[in-house]
Amino acid sequence: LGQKGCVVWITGLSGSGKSTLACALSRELHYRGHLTYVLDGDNLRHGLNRDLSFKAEDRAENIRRVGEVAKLFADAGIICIASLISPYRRDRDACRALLPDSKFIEVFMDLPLQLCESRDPKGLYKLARTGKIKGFTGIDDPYEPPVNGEIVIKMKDGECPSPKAMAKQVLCYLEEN
Ligand code: GGZ
Repeated sequence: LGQKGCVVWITGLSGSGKSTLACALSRELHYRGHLTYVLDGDNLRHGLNRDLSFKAEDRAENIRRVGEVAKLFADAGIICIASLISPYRRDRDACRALLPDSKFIEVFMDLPLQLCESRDPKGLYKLARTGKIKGFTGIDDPYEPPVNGEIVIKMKDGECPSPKAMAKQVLCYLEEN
């Protein structure tokens, strides 16, 4: 009772901290007694979406499926946190359209490509720069930032906010709305 499902949709470049935020946010919500579920693009590509590539049509299908699953979780009263690059505005907006507007909270990881690239946890940027991966988001594939998203995560005083600080920013929004 009192639990209200919604979708927190985290979009941004590879290495921008989407999964880190998803994990930190999920933990903070648990502390507060909420049910959550994290849908992570990279993980889902090993199961539900293992038939999909990174070309635009397949990314669209990836986002569509995850949007539908996220809606099911929200309908069940769960706070569903989806973290996917989701580079195309149209695909994200189609997910938004599945829910009442107040139940879709878009979070944009607005961090410089340079920072994401310097992290390069899996060495994928390096492979993209040397042409060993083609169509890598931010290098030779597009990323369309949200125009009217609910939350923007940004650098502060030249530094990236900590996972906890990012989670708190989203929590404050959820509590106020
Ligand atoms: C972007 C790619 C690519 C290409 C592999 N472009 O940071 P990661 O490594 O661990 O997570 C990224 C993941 C992206 O999956 P998504 O389902 O979130 O993408 S999308 O929403 O665009 O469908 C990245 C890795 O896969 N990866 N090749 N070409 N990211």
